[in-house]
Amino acid sequence: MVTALEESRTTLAAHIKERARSLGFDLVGITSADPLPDHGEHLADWLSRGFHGQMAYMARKAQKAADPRAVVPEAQSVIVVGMYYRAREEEPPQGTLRGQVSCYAWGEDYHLVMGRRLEALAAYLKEKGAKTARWYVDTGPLLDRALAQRAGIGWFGKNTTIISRPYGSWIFLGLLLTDLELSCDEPAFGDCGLCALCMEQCPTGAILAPYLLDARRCISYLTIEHRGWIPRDLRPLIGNMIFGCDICQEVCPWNRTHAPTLHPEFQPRPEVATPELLPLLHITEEEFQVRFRGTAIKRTKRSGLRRNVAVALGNLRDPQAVPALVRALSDPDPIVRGHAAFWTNPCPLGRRAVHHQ
Ligand code: B12
Ligand code: SF4
Ligand code: SF4
Repeated sequence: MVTALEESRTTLAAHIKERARSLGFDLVGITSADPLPDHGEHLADWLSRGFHGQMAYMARKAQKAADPRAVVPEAQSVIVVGMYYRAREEEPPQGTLRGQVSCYAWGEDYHLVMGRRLEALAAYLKEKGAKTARWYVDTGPLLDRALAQRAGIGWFGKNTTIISRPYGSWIFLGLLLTDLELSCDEPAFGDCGLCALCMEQCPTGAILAPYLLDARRCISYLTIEHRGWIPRDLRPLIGNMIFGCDICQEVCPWNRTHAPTLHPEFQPRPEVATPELLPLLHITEEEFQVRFRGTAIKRTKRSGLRRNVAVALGNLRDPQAVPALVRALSDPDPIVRGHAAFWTNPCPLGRRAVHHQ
């Protein structure tokens, strides 16, 4: 028998989901604020092996990561939202040296897009009697993917992303913690079967085993989160990727059949998906700020982006890049200088070309 209390929790949950969808979220699920002990253990092990690299905030947040009530003590429910972001690919013009930017960063920064919508959803919860409605898009300490799995959004793929049935893994996640008691969804189940394409195709071997990622080897980490020198042995494996990496998602069979996203915010801005590299190598701070305003790319800062561009230009092994790389050898930024110089070592074409300048 369904009690009146259960019915009100179910009705409230349905209203919240309806509002979330009308605000533009493609996926919404609800789970309890109970801890996630297995995930907490895995995170502790992951950190103890140093897989987080320079992401010190991961270690700082570890105590709270698997327990929503350690973050918001009065929380009863966690609303997990998802937005589908995979846009149509632009055909890059031929004949110029171009880099690749992960499709998650082609449009407006998802933190801003999701944040605006979560703010509106939080206001709705308050109207419905919530005293607490606190939202996070990466900003909090919690394990978003583990909560998303428990809220029915999708399951863990071997590449560690959450895979949803309607949109594959091309979804951003956000959390809203509330003191409202809501009826919960069933966890999502699905699996990779015998597939291991993501592990086989990862250029740096960052997926050490199913569900186990060494972030220090991941191109996404190296080009976005890692500051300073990129380990020498990994530089040639980065190819022309200058911000993030999509390979372990591109190859995933769950990601093959989706029509491009219609969200206007995630449509590619001009010259972002496959930008011309030579002008980027010597981009000024002012140009950087204007060109990448409101995009996720600002996270690398100008120095990080130019470092990545130097690596990509070296990896392309194209004589067109030589004058710009030679100029970068006397760049005031030692990181840019060093990564441009690296190119002259392992590449026979590069050594010859530099010699002839
Ligand atoms: C740190 C971080 C990174 C790091 C580390 C990635 C990682 N796999 O942990 C780096 C910089 C490398 C990174 C890269 C990317 N990231 Co990131 N990242 C985060 C962040 C901030 C924390 C992730 C975290 O807690 N890692 C800790 C480790 C321990 O997690 P884990 O390795 O996955 O382990 C878990 C599972 O594998 C599971 N597990 C362990 N063993 C087993 C066994 C089985 C059988 C199962 C089922 C599960 C399981 O338990 C663990 C704990 O939950 C989250 C946002 C957030 N707050 O959650 C975004 C987040 C995970 N990133 C996201 C995105 C989009 C990306 C990129 C795709 C961006 C890009 N294109 O460049 C890549 C994907 C690379 C990859 N294959 O993971 C999205 C993922 C969305 C999705 N569909 O899953 C998130 C959720 C951000 C968001 N708000 O949407 N990211
Ligand atoms: S994002 Fe790229 S480098 Fe990182 S695990 Fe996936 S394929 Fe490997
Ligand atoms: S590529 Fe294959 S193994 Fe990797 S996440 Fe997708 S289905 Fe799973």
